[in-house]
Amino acid sequence: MESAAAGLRPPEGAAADWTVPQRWAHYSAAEHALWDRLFARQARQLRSRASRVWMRGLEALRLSKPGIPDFDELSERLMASTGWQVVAVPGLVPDAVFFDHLANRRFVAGSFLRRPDQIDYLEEPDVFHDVFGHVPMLADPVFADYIQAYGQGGQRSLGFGALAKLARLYWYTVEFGLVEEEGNLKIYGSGIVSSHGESRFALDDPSPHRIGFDLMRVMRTRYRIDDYQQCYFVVPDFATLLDTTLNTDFAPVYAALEGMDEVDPTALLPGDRVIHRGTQARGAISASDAGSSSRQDPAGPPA
Ligand code: HBI
Ligand code: FE
Repeated sequence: MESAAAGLRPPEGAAADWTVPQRWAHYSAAEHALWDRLFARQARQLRSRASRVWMRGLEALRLSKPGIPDFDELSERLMASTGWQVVAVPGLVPDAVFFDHLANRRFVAGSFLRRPDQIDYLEEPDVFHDVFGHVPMLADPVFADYIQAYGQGGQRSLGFGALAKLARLYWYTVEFGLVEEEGNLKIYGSGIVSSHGESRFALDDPSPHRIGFDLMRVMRTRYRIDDYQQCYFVVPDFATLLDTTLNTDFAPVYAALEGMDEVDPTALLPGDRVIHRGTQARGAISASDAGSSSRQDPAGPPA
C-alpha cells in the first residue's frame, strides 16, 4: 500500500511521530452540529445492523461535551478500559509511523471534519470515520489486542516487502469486516460503519459476495477504493480473528503467497465458504459508468 505520506518528514507543526494537537476549542459550532447530525443518522441506521461489540463500544463516545469528541477525554476513557489512546494526525502518515502507533496502542485519527458537501463522500479519513468508525471497536479488549497485533505484524511485514498483502487483512477486517452473530451478519468494519450508503449495501444488497474469513484468501484478494466493496469477509467472532493473527507465522505465509495468483474481488474460489454468492450487478454498472463514483467513505489510504 502506497501512502501519500511515504518517505516524507512530518509537516510543519507536527511532532517527530507526526502527531499534532487536536485543538478541540477551535472547532466551530457548525462543525460540532455536523458531527451530531452524522452521529444521529448513523446511530439510527446501525441499531439493527452493527455488531453488538461495536454498539457496546459506542458508549465510549458518549462524552461530557456535545459534538466532536475531545481526544484527551476519549483517551482517558479508552485507557481505563483497554489501554488505548487516540492521537491527532494531520492526515495520512507513513506506514512505519502508522504501525508504530498501533503497536503501542495509540490510534491515529484525523482531527478535521468533512465539509457539509462531503457528507457522503470524501477521500481522506476524517474525524468522523476515524473516531465514530474505529474507536468503538477499540473499547473491546479482544479487538483492541487484534489492532495492536496488526501494528506489530505491519512492522515485520515491512522487512518482508509484504505490506500490500498485510494491508488487505486490515482492509477486509478493520475497515470492511462483517461478523456472524446468532446466525445473522453484522457490521463492524469502520469504513462500512461510517458510510450511510455502504452500511445498507454491505448487508442487504444482492451484488457483493459474502465469504467466510480465511487469512490466505484475504491476503490474496485485491480491493477497490473507488466504490463499495465487491466482496466482504465474515469472521465467526473476534477471538478467532485475534488467535489466527497471533498464531500464524507470517513469514512462510508471505513466501507461499508469492507463488499464488492474486484474486479479483468479484471472483469465487473452490475452497470458499460462500455465505452469499453475489450477483456483482453493481460492479457491472460502475464499470460502464466510470467517473460517477458513489463511494461514500474511502476510509483509508489508496492501495
Ligand atoms: N495514516 N492517518 C492514517 N490512517 C491510516 O489508516 C493509515 C495511515 N497511514 C498508512 C496506513 N493507514 C496503511 O499503512 C495501513 O492501512 C495498511
Ligand atoms: Fe479507517
